[in-house]
Amino acid sequence: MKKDKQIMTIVEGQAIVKEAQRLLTASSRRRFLRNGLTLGGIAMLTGCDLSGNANVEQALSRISRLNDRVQGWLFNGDRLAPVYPESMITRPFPFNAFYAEEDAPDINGDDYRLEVAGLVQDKRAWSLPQLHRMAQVSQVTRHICVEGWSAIGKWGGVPFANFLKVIGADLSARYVSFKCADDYYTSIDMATALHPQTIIALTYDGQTLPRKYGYPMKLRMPTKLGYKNPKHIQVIEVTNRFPGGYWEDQGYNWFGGS
Ligand SMILES: Nc1nc2c(c(=O)[nH]1)N[C@H]1C(S)=C(S)[C@@H](COP(=O)(O)O)O[C@H]1N2
Ligand SMILES: [Mo]
Repeated sequence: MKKDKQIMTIVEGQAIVKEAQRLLTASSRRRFLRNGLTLGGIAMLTGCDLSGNANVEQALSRISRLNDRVQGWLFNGDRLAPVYPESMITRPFPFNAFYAEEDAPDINGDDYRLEVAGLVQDKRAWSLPQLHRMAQVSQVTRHICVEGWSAIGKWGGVPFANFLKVIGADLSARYVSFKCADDYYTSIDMATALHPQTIIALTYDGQTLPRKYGYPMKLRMPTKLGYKNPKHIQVIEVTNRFPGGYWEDQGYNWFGGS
């Protein structure tokens, strides 16, 4: 190998390791992986030859899927995310979506039906009053967005595990996927779906969930990063087929734990 080529490879290599480390920074539980990373290690882990951009992307995407599996193993279904006093609620709570606030979907709650699909016994759609008649809980938790902000908010609604049991979902299925009114979509692992702090949120700060925060309902999970918390949900599907997600399909880590 010529000297120039060697230097370039080293520089590219450092960039690859940096990129891989960036992908792995979301959780301190992954520190052991992050700190131990070398170029050779990445090549070995992924079986990818790291010459050329396509291969780098393939290697990183394999690392991201490996990272999903590690996060899945490490996830403890009983460990609760921190909760905060109401005095610590961030006001105003930030809005975020892949579009501006005024473009948030405007949904008529009277006509709204939540569709249920896939590996469930009862596929009847749900109206909002039906969801409100189930036992309600509330939480004051921190929402962390990968775009560089976090905020504490209060959400109320139905524990998702109760909902899944009521519809006769196959709780041994791998994924639950969400389709939203604004073309957003995402999906989660079953362990997180059943976590006690995962709720179908119908209220924000004691009021009906405002349009910008996901009316008529969103899934709230303090154990997952912001982009995993779908707003304006229209369809919930229980499935064993990997469903991906809007940002996940563009390279965000799928497990997305926080
Ligand atoms: N339907 C839908 N859900 C979504 C998004 C979106 O664009 N559309 N953005 C996600 C991201 S990246 C974040 S940080 C949170 C923001 O939620 P908030 O507006 O309640 O703060 O919503 C998540 N869920
Ligand atoms: Mo986000």
